[in-house]
Amino acid sequence: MGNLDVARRLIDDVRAAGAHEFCVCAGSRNSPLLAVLGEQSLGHAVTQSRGESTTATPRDRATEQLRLYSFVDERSAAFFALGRVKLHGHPVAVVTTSGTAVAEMLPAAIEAYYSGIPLILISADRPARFRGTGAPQSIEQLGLFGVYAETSLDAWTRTKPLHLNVEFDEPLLDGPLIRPSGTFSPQAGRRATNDERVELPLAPPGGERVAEGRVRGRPLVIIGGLAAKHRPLVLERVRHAAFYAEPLSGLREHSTITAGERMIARGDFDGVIRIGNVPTLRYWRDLESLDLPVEHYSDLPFTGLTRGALHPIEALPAIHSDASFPGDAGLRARFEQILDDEPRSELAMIRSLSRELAPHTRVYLGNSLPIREWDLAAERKPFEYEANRGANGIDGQLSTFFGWCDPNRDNVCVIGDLTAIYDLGAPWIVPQLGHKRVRIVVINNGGGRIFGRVASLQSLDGSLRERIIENAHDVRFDHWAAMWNIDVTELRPDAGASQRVWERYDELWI
Ligand SMILES: Cc1ncc(C[n+]2csc(CCOP(=O)(O)OP(=O)(O)O)c2C)c(N)n1
Repeated sequence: MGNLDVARRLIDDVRAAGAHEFCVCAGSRNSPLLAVLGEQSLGHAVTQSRGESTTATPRDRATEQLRLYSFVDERSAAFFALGRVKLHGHPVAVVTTSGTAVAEMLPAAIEAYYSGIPLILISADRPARFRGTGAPQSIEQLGLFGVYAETSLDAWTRTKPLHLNVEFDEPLLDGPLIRPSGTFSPQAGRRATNDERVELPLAPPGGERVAEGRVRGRPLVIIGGLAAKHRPLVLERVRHAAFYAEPLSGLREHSTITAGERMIARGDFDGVIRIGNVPTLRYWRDLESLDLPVEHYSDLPFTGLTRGALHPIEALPAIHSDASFPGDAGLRARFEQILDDEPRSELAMIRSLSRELAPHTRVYLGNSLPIREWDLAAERKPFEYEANRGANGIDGQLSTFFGWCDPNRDNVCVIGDLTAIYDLGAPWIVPQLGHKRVRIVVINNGGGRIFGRVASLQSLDGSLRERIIENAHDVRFDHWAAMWNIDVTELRPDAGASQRVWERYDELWI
């Protein structure tokens, strides 16, 4: 079988598995795949083979149009693909050439793994005889993703990424295939219907749950990221309990605890029930060392803590709890007053932004201060939220956001300055989105100011911390916005005002 035949079989099988979008990253080794994707997107053969002239060969793929996005940077492509899956739920494929290009997909694969997202990573490889020789652009691609990706299309669970590595020998566009594949079997592709839709988050594989007793008494309920389909059920089951609903739960405006996560430590409760994905709250990390029983209801197979029984969300019972959080409303009012007094502070600027945005705006929250500060300060409106909280990286945030943008809605990305700097090439894809309902808000506080809030780093010399941990800088984003012709708002909070707000906020809890 020639390279192009193998490429056709692979692409057909991947499309049959429900992927209709391919993020392609150019190279010569993957040119058979790119040529096939090109011909399928145009509906006819684009290569001349064995002296024949090019003939139109329309394909019967009426149910779903093939969509190609083309990228320069594979890391960005993979995060964009992740964002696309978050948008529509279908698997999305990324296609790379051989060498370090493959490794660029690892961060997104890790994020997808911890978020239960069906990313398909297709890498072209040189034939197996080059392995271990150090020949140009030959690296050890098989198994590169380790535990973070499955490697058989036939047995793919769709609860984590899939890596397909396919070898192509020279001549790339019409030669015979020396060795069909390391991990892809052209004969045995799984055939799914074209309109098979994957609901997120995906059910974890069986056997990973722990059956233990239930938390009883006066539990606090913390609600992390939730799929939209679970929200009505969860809201109904927590009606008689005090609960902290994070933005990604989609239930934040119903939260009964409103004064911020510091309120939790003030509360009277004797256990914790966590619903949804692993929470963002700092308190969640503290909980590790607290002597409290914990129980989890999540469709992802992670406890996010070293203890506690894990149950599916459908098993969530109605929770009756008289846990109490005295003084919450009064403390919230005092906090709002502090923000009123300091409109140039970071938290007040975030609150203003949330006031300015229309209800139901899609808001992507960057790690790590933006997502926390938004939770603390933003108005409680029904926004639609997204974030990468699988592995909490600051990488690929803009790319994920662009993938997640809905052409029919307003989409806003709120990120820190270093997070933006990490993904400066991401707007490459914007002209291919076909819409401009994309706005980026960079909270430019001149470095990684989250580290100024980390207690363990307070003992470091201040200027040393600024230089090597916070990476303090004077970078502005106007030329970057002009370079890509994108809508960027740069918020530049006053450092003194922000500091005063934090001091007064801290005093609320003394
Ligand atoms: C890929 C990756 N590298 C490093 C980190 C550690 N980290 C967490 S927050 C942060 C700084 C973020 O700075 P910025 O984007 O400016 O946001 P802010 O200071 O407002 O939190 C870093 C380096 C990470 N989470 N992910």
